[in-house]
Amino acid sequence: MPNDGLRTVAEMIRPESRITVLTGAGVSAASGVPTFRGPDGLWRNRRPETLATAEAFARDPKTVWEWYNWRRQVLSTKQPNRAHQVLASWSRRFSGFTLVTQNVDGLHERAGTLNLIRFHGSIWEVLCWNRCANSPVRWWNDQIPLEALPPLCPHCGGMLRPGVVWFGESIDAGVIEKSVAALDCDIFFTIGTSALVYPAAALSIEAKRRGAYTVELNLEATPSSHAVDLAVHGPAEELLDELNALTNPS
Ligand code: BJW
Ligand code: ZN
Repeated sequence: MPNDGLRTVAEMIRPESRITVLTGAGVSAASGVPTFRGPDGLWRNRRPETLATAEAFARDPKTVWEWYNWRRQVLSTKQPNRAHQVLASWSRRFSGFTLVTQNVDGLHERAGTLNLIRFHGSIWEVLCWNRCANSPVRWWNDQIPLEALPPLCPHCGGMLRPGVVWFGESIDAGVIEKSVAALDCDIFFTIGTSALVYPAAALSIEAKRRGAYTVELNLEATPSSHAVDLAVHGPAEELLDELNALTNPS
């Protein structure tokens, strides 16, 4: 028996609908990727500030890189799940579709998602810590394991850093611009995020202010649940599969 909330959303979706989706770590949970703040989260027993800040990196780059190197190894063994696949198919099906992901894991890319915005960067990119004049702003590096920790910049011999956004760092201006443009949509989905980290958590509020119907899909209630038009609780990979089937009646 389909969920009533999902049926309501399915009835709103039209081929010409402008759909924007914000995803978080919960979307990758079914792939076996640990979330950040859950009971088995990556940061269990650690304070995020001890690893995901520029200050932590400046103090102890080796330890921070060991964590990222380990996560890259874990991720290389994982595959996109049904949630990634449904969203990738929507990116081809709806011309007005944008996916903004907070995830740095690369699984939306591997599922073939079009029109993807990486709000917090990518664990598969690196940049020069010194931002030396000869190096590109950022570049791809999927070497596993990295041969040196910290890895070194081929241009200046200094340290590289992961291409992710740490606490206290600004989101790339171009990324903000594209994300804000995507808030002018008909339906805004927030999927698998604890909605604790800003400014990502504010996107849904702004989309609603601009007239979007806002939907949250999450295993459990979040601080955003009361602010959205519809909150549906359950695993994203199952809810998206069900919603996709409801919008594709056979
Ligand atoms: C399932 C599921 C299943 C499980 N199906 N669901 C306003 C107010 C307060 C603070 C601030 C503010 N504005 C800025 C701040 C500071 C800070 C912040 O937000 N702090 C809060 C924590 C209080 N923000 C920043 O610093 C940001 N920068 C910024 O604002 O710049 C301006 C500035 C400049 C200078 C000084 C100050 C400000 C940058 C934030 C960068 C966040 N980076 C990280 C690390 C990325 C690199 C890495 O991976 O190592 O991004 S933190 C981490 O959290 C990561 C994630 O993308 C992000 C969000 O986590 P997410 O995805 O929501 O995961 P979880 O684990 O929290 O939740 C998982 C959810 O899934 C749960 O709800 C489960 O129920 C659910 N789930 N299985 C569906 N199967
Ligand atoms: Zn350099």
